[in-house]
Amino acid sequence: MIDKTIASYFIENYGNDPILIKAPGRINLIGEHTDYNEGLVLPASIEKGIYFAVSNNNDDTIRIETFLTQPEKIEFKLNGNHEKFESFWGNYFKAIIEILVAKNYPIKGIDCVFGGDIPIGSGLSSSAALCCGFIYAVTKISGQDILREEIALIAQEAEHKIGLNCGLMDQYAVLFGKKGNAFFLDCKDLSHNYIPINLEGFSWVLVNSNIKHNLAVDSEYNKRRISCENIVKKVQKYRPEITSLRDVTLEDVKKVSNVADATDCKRAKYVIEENDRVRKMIKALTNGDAQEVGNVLRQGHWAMSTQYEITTSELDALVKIGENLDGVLGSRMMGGGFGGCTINLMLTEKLDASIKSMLKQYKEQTGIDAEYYHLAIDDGVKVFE
Ligand code: GAF
Repeated sequence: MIDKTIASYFIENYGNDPILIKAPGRINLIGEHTDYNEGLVLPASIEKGIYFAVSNNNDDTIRIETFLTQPEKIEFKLNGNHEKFESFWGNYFKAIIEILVAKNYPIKGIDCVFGGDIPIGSGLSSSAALCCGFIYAVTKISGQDILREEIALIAQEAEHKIGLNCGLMDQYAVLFGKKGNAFFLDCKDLSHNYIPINLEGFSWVLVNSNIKHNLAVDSEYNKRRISCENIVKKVQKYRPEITSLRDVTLEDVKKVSNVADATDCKRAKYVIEENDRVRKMIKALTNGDAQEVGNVLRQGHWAMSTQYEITTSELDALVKIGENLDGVLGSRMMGGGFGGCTINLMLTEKLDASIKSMLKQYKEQTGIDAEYYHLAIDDGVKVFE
């Protein structure tokens, strides 16, 4: 159930004239697990997303109904003691309301219906879409002027409350994305700019391995962050001015390798090299060099597989299958890891045959039906009519 249907369902069942907000999901071309290290990322907001219809009610109650995965409803009092919800999204919304109230935003009771077409747990950041869209909607109907930068921080705080110590890439991509462009973000000073990603004769395709992840429950994500922080602490012993892996060099990692954990060193090396891959990707896109774009995608994937160890055998299989298809220039897993989608650059004239063959071989090798989506890059969170 999306856009118009959400709106008419809301009007039929809740009466008031709602505001209508779309929050997109995101892809990431390159720059994985670099954001919480003050590194570089190159995501983009996409057409698939979450649609919200929201209006105020008069009884200090938050009432939310969804059709996102299955029909579900929750209700809680604005200032009450809230239990944990069964639905994953209920806990995000509860965390957001608690943060907004603690920050003294004048939040009133609201009715909200949402739905969408974004696959959940697939590396397309459905949770950032949920959080950023909800915060935008709730503050807007409360008459608050809130900067998108502030929405990003509140959404990140909600993720941390739920248990994922994420960076800010997803929230910034969902809030600041621009149709047709990738979004380059330097997570050190949060400066950003847009990079067109149209390569003549080539097409971007997302392939969903259909291995679902839940990063907030799976502590492996947070363990990666701790590894990075461990190396920073070691380097700070002789370079006290540094604050993150962003300022650590490969020489530093070598220097501390006799006093640091070997796995932590391997992971730090991955992050430092991933920042370089972002720079290489921007150069390749700017030069219209599709071959090099494909190479960087592949290098990024195998680094995530062997150095950072966040892929799965199924995702590795998808990338390997692509390596043996002459219509595929390169592909990589996207997002926090342990499941989800790959992003693929394919020759447009061989597109249908490449996708068909990829899905067939994947089914033969894993027994799993993968899905694919043509990539369409859309604007960040916005009001829809
Ligand atoms: C998840 C996190 F939420 C992001 O902050 C980022 O670290 C990403 O994984 C990996 O690049 O989506």
